[in-house]
Amino acid sequence: MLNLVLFGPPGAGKGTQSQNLIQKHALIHLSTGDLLRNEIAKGTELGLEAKKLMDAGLLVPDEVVISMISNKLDAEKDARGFIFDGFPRTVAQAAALDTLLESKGAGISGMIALEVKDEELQTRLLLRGKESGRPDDANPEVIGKRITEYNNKTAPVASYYKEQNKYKSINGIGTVEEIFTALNEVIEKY
Ligand code: B4P
Repeated sequence: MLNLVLFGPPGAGKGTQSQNLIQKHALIHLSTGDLLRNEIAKGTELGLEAKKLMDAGLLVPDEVVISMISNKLDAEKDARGFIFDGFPRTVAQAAALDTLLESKGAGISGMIALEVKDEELQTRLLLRGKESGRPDDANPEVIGKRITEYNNKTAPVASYYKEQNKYKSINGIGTVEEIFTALNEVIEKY
């Protein structure tokens, strides 16, 4: 199985690149952000709770996202592999993902981080906010909070994979095509 963790701060291009990668490599895309927004759209209790945190730029509790991922892994038993986009976002989520995959006789092939400076992230997300209507992209303060949450809680996840010799980073600034090419150069070595 090819199981990739696509990593990087909010607005780094994870969602954008995942769309291209799933087609080329026939993988299943698991984006916890998309799963949570789906719960919000359906108006479920989970979605209503998650919305308050997401609109404030805060992370949703670990147990909520781990349980969503566990359900999705169970539902896709015949998958060739997965792209984990926006997950794991904490070290606890990374450890839980290893346990879930081990129980299925699988593991993470590698983490690839997209490196983008904070100013570029702000610009991209505010631009998307104008078109998407996503409340967490519309407000510079909320975007700043998301970047702070990333630096405090999510950036340490890179060390978790570095310790397993599974970490690679690439430049996330450039055209979508240039970054896609750089990602595939890493993936070809797995
Ligand atoms: P996500 O949905 O994961 O939001 P994101 O980090 O903003 O998305 P992404 O990084 O994929 O955006 P992309 O670069 O593709 O999470 C939203 C919220 O959900 C979180 O804040 C949190 O509250 C919650 N959540 C999700 N997962 C969680 C978890 N595991 N644990 C706890 N809470 C969780 O796109 C950004 C923009 O950049 C786009 O407009 C795109 O067109 C543009 N772009 C992409 N590539 C570009 C390039 N090369 N050049 C110029 N622009 C580019």
